[in-house]
Amino acid sequence: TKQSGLTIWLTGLSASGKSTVACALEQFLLQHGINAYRLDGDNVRFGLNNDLGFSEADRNENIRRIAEVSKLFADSTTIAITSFISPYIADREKARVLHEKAGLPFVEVYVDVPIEVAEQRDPKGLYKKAREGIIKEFTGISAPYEAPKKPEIHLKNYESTVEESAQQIIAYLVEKKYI
Ligand code: GGZ
Repeated sequence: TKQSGLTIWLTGLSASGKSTVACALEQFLLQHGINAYRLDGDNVRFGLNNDLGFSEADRNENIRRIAEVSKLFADSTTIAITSFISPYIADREKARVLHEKAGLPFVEVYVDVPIEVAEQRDPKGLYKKAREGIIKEFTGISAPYEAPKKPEIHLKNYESTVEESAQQIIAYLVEKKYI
């Protein structure tokens, strides 16, 4: 059967593990001959969105553009996997509506870790800088994170391994017959 596209939208705090889960998921799909493409800060914020910072308005625009791009990938029958904090419910809802209007599935995945765990991990030292006021408007410290109320998938990413989290998403895709 012909592959049809969709978007898997990961949302969660910095250091929640979004990118790691996205990578594992992408690898699994590619190894099974399913087209997948990952959108993340490294290939979007440094290119298409290099004019945007972290104010509320810039994050709104960041997410709006990413939603449009992921929709195009999904429309091309690829599985788009986005990993951005995307802290605002309203922005994620707009992304969902954009997909659903185009008849493309939108799978919201909440990569949940308590802020204490994310801050403890602090792989890039950003939480420390946020606490010191060196980085302003840092999500979870000095800017909001609005957790999803009814995500398709809720990953408790502080008690699961990367592989378990990726498998949880894959099981959902199989159950829905998306793959
Ligand atoms: C949050 C910030 C900030 C501020 C820089 N707030 O852990 P990281 O480094 O690699 O991921 C974070 C990334 C967040 O970019 P997004 O495009 O995902 O954000 S949003 O969806 O809210 O638009 C972090 C780094 O950028 N970073 N400053 N102030 N994260």
